[in-house]
Amino acid sequence: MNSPSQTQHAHSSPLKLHPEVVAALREGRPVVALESTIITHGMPHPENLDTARAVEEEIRRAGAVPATIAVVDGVPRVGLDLGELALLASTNRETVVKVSRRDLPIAVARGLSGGTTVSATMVIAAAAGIRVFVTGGIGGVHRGATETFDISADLAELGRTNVAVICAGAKAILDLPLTLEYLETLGVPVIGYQTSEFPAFYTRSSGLLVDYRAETPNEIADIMRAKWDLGLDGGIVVANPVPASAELDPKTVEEAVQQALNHAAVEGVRGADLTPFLLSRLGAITGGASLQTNIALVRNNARLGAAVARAWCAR
Ligand code: PSU
Ligand code: MN
Repeated sequence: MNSPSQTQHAHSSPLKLHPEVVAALREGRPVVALESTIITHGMPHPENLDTARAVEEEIRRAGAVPATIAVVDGVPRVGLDLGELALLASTNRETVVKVSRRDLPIAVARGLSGGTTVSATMVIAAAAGIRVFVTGGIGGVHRGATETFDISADLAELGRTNVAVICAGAKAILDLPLTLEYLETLGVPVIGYQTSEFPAFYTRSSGLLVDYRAETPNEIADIMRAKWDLGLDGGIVVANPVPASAELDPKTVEEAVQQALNHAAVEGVRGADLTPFLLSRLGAITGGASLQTNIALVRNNARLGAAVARAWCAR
């Protein structure tokens, strides 16, 4: 590990933490990490910015400090000012890249700006000492993955990085049964929050059972403590169903997903572009309904994330 070439370039952490986040972590106050691909690639402007701000506000109101994570001009950042958030949300998509674990070193080396996915956000959150992270829905095994091998880097990250991820399940564009199988293989506990079913992002139910169910944020914090005390590295998925008032009709979702997948096949969209393409097509096909549901579920996850972060800090 200590070869000369490595020690020669040893330097302090390349992360830049917002002073508010530094203070909260130092004083043992609750902090919630937020991803930014949802801002740069997951939602259209201006809903992306409005949502990013609303989510931060939800977390503050629930007694925690929000830390939106992104790469800005090659620097992995933990906690952004409103102006920086606005810049990420509005900048031309060609110059703001989607950053997963794979892309992180290139974005840093080349001074790029980008929205971090669940995988890259977990890496940065863990390095900063943040253990609770809120997103909309995790990536997973794509439909047709037996041919394409398209499995989100989010899953591998969950297998190795110690962060609890609060989400509304995995996105409905995915193969949910295979996603759960893969998480089991990687040893990632999937905890249903006040539900026995794995939620399907736009809908509360998928017909698939979760491994375990928790009724309170305290129970979730207990599981986090036990897992990491045992030296069992890796994440925990906390699956929090979308509020019933914002849920879409399952049949509408499935038809829209089929249409969007057909469009993707016709246009030859694959790889990292696929998820943003499908989300945007779903928005168009549902006349904006999928976007409204996405916004509602992220805000709902933010409220739970803040509660889990508070329970975690009280340990
Ligand atoms: N949740 C949302 N919208 C999103 C995402 C999550 O409500 O856009 C993003 C996350 O950043 C997640 C990514 O990591 O989609 C998955 O991309 P892929 O399938 O290429 O791994
Ligand atoms: Mn992929």
